Amino acid sequence: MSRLIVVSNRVTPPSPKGSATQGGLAMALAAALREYSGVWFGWSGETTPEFTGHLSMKRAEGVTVATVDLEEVDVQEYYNGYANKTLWPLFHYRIDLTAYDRSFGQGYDRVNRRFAETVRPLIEKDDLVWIHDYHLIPMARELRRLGVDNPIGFFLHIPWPARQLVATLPRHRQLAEALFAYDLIGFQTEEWLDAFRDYVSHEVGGEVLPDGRLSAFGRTVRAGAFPIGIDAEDFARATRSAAAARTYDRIAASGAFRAMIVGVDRLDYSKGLEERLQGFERLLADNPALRREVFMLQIAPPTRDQVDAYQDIRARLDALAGHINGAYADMDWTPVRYVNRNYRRDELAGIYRAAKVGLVTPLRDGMNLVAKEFVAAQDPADPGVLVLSRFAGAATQMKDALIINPFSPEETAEALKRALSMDRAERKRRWEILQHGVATHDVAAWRDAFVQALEAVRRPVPRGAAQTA
Ligand code: GDG
Repeated sequence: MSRLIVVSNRVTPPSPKGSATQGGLAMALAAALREYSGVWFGWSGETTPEFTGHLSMKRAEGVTVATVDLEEVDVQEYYNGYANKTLWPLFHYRIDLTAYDRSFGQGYDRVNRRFAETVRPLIEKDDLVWIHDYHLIPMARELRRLGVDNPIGFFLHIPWPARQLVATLPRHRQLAEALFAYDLIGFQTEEWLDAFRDYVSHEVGGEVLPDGRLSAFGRTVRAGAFPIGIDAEDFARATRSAAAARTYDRIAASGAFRAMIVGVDRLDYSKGLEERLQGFERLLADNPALRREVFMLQIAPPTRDQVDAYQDIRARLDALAGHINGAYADMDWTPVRYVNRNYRRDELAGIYRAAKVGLVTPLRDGMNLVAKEFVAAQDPADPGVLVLSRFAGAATQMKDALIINPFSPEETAEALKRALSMDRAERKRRWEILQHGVATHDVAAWRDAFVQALEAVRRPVPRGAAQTA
């Protein structure tokens, strides 16, 4: 079996099962590497006065991780800048929040070059290289410049937006051209893949070949949809843990038989948190009988707090949660519990299980793993109901959730009301189908599908077909 070199912006050394507070992506990448052996490379999260390219190697939970420190200016221009002030908002349809600054683009290219130079000595002849996410689109181009001709794959965890949005990005052609240095590009859903095909055909004069490969800039590349999943087995184990049971009991005791609606998200404007709270407020406003019977727990650990847009959304949510509680709370009932902290993964499992409704309302999301975790954590005999935004990649797979338009507080309130009163038979019927999907299309299936497609690149291209990049 080939060794895998995985590259992502941040590398978080895996921690013992359950205790982890890192997100789904980190868990997924650690799982991929345990199976295939190899190295996981990326930024340590630390800064250094001057970039040295010094590799720090460590082995944790069966995975070898290699990290490098970045200069402060790199972090500002590449991470806070091009990645999180330019690409993230634009790819989530927030053109109003998208900042175009030349220094960001330069920092982005510089860090990708530095990453490539640093990881280059670790790459052996038969390795597969798998690069992750929007921070690192130019990595393959830089590795090719350094003579790496191994199969290199790229997976985009966030949406590929409509071409009219991509076209607003100065130098978008260069970004697209960099993607053609890969052998395989993976998207979360057919929708994002279609948007990429559309962009290639209409904006850069490329074409979709009869075998599905894309051709542009004098190269061809394979592209496919590889919907990411969760480690469903591990999550089920976390749900059965003592920490999960304790958390469940704490919520039950504090909720005094009230129905809990739960939301869990990084505090990000793409997650539709304001719209969600407005939907919950509409539920309370329209249904006086439901007040006191229900409460909402929103867990929202802050992220990217050096970026202004994240400080703004945080302030708005503080105000909105305060407003709803001020307007509706009673001396012994608080409608919104809004919590800006991180919980351990096994505690999170207990929180999901204690909820009657999982409310997942992103305005745009590559996939959304929280929706899948909520399903995996339910009691099969008495499961809760998932209410899911149609704009999450997950909605294309999870059709038995109650699918809503998160921009409509009325629709959110209606779905919440329906979920809260749904009889057990319907809840079970919906949940069984959802759970089957979550367990089947899990993170191992995602990893294997991508790695096999990348392996296939090694096979000789049939005579007469265009050469793969
Ligand atoms: C990107 C894409 C795509 C959250 N709070 C806590 C906590 N989390 C964990 C969740 C979940 C993960 O973070 C969030 O994953 P999502 O998929 O919901 O969203 P992004 O972070 O935006 O991820 C997304 C994903 O990449 C994978 O491809 O699905 O579309 O945007 O796992 O559980 N985990 C713990 N404590 C918390 O308080 N332990």
